[in-house]
Amino acid sequence: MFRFLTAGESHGPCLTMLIEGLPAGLTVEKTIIDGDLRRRQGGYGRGGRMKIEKDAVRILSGVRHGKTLGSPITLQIENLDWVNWEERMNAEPVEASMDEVTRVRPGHADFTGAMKYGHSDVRNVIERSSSRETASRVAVGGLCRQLLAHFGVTIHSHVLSIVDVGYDNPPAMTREAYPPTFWEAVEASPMRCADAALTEKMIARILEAKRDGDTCGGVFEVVALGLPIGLGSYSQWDRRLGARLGMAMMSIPSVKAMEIGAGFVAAHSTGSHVHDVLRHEGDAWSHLTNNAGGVEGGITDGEPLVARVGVKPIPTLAHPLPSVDLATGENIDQSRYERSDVCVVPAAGVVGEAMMAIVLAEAFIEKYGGDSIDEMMRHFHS
Ligand code: EPS
Repeated sequence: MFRFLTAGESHGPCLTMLIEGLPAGLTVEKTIIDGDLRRRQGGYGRGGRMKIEKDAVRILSGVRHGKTLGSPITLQIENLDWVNWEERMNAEPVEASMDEVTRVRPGHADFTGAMKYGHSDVRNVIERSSSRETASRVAVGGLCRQLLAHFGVTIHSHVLSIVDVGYDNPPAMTREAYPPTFWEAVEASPMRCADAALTEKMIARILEAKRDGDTCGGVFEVVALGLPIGLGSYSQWDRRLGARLGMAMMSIPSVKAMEIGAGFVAAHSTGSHVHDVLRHEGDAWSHLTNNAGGVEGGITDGEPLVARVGVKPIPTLAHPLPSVDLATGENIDQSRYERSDVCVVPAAGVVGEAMMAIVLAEAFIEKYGGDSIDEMMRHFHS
């Protein structure tokens, strides 16, 4: 069984991850994890914090001489901003009096978190609900990605739209729709968008929002290539791969929607326009289209696994919306503003890759099992 937990506050000393269930003997390269962490920090529209942090992982247990031991793995990412928050975020009581955060931001966990946990200082909510936590997911995903690579599986993401600016015709989701050059163009784009002209338009849209003191939502797509047929199952609701992917993607802060394959377009169509015709050549199976997005009956069908994920505009606005001051209970004209990002969609896509890697690694471990990578390989090849 594969499982993991993350811990850590945004301005605390570090983020910590505890991972269990990866097979022994898996080669782990820290540089691959650090590369993903760097990709998450990028994307046009990030704020001042990303200039402070230089995320890199420290492996504290479960790996020896570059290979997993089969024992629990502990990872740590240092928060370089901690030095500026040592007093405000100290685990020990401090002498100085602290200004309490009480003006909640509409759309943020500020209000619900304060109500739920009974905090008068919303800082106690912000610190853990912050998207800083997603760095942890990317690190865990970086381990899972290395497991999947053994079986020829690769995972990518790209941005389909920002606010009202996006593809008229997004990629067709078939195996041919995503050649290596497509992903090279994505990695070279500050918007993580393969279309250079669209990249420019997206940046212009973000700049416009920034000028207005506003923020931008958008849609990213995550794609896994090289999957075998048979991961997941229809036999119980919580074993369906699509359901597991749904939970994983919806757990990313600010994500409000996810569709697999043609999703809502399929819901507005008739069957003859949607279903993917199966073909058999030699010993290979394929489909003429991939509207199912790689999952039929909760099981992978051998086509690219495609999830499209909707991210809301982040709630910290430079021109804040009206709100309530929790200290006084008064309606106020403006909630609070603090340093923030204008658009996180490209970065959220990298987190989406990590979540897909986690779901798929878990499904691989379930299906092919084994205590060591060699044992897992034998099961896979048989
Ligand atoms: C975030 C607020 C900002 C973002 C942060 C998420 O941080 P800060 O409060 O330090 O300016 O930069 O994102 C990250 C730290 C990150 O690593 O992605 C929030 O309130 O959610």
